[in-house]
Amino acid sequence: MQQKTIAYIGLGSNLSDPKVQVSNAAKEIADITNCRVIALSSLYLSKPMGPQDQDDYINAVVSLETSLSALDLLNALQKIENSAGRVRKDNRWGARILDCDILLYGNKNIDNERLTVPHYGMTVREFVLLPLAEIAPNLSLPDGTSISSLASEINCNGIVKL
Ligand code: A4P
Ligand code: MG
Repeated sequence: MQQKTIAYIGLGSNLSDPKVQVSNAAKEIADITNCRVIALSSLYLSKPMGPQDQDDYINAVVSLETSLSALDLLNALQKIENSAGRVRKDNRWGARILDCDILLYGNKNIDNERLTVPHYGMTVREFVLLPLAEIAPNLSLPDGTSISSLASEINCNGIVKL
């Protein structure tokens, strides 16, 4: 059995009752085999990054302890996205029912066809950094950069903690 790892998952939704989508996703993550949820951040209301002709997003971050590999965790998260009715379109950064991104998986750097960890956008997204710093104020990236210092320096872009 694989060693236990702490992972951080970014949740986002701007379709079909986003607060319910994000809250349900957190519950479903708690039900993944070999995962134990440690903390769920507050919900945050954020302006859309990317095309502006879409609704504001609800974002949150979940921390968990898991013995799953990073790829098995991704598979489980994609099942949750699909069961929420996620339809993958090729409009980059477009509206979505549910997005579950692996932000961090322990202290690992992962770069393969299916997975890039740390998540490529996490250091420049207020809707990731603020909820992440809320639940893990002492966390650092694998390269040692402090999440709280990134969060304190980012342009908050009108984000509201609900
Ligand atoms: N993939 C690679 N690395 C990862 C990772 N760390 N976590 C691969 C999860 N998946 C990862 O993902 C496409 C592929 O990325 C997956 O098959 C997986 O193998 P996807 O979820 O189908 O596509 P996506 O999420 O639409 O792609 P993209 O470009 O990563 O979207 P983003 O960057 O997540 O942006 N505005 C606000 N305010 N809040 C938001 O949450 N989200 C987006 C989506 C746009 N604007 C937003 C928000
Ligand atoms: Mg995604």
